[in-house]
Amino acid sequence: MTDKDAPIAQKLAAAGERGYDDLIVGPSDPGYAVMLKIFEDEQNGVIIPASTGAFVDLSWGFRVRNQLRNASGSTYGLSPSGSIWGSALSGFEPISGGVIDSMVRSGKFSTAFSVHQPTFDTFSDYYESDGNAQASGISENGMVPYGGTAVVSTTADHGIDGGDNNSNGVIDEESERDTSPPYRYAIPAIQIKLRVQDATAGTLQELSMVHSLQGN
Ligand SMILES: [Ca+2]
Ligand SMILES: [Ca+2]
Ligand SMILES: [Ca+2]
Repeated sequence: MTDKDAPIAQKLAAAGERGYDDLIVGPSDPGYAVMLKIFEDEQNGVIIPASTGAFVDLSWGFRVRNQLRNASGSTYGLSPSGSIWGSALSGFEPISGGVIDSMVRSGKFSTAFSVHQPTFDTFSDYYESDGNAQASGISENGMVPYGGTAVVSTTADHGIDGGDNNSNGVIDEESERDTSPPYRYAIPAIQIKLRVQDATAGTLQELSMVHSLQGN
């Protein structure tokens, strides 16, 4: 057991020892971003994960990143090339420095309109054959507000036109589609947590339920 003020290298060496006083934090815990920052500062970016696999909130990558942002928008030097917050469900792809493409093409993320709505949606194939070029932007977006007018485009629906529109040698692959579900990945299971606080008694109770979605 190490002193709480011991150097981080000493704490790392003692991680998991008998009678240890360490706490495991995951991407949905408030201390996760702070721990990343400490390791970045004191371990030259070397982060040693205790385990992998956890239930997380959708777009947790953004939440972690935002916790590290200061007023100037900096991430306190935490390398944007790090992969620790990039995953299939993080909604953030630090390798390319941008948002996961499906979040944009689903309309769930837009810097131009300050939209970020990380929701899981099985979506519809209708937009791929509707004659509207959703991929061209909001002016040609077939998903118009009620009462609006959709702009029909002759260059719409590239995902089914039989041509290699992006010249990558593959015809009508996923990246040529006008739209996309916000998350292209199956969710194997969901976890719901209920927390009840009794302020008078000073107690906090938590009930956790897990439901498998595999086979659905
Ligand atoms: Ca379309
Ligand atoms: Ca192609
Ligand atoms: Ca095509």
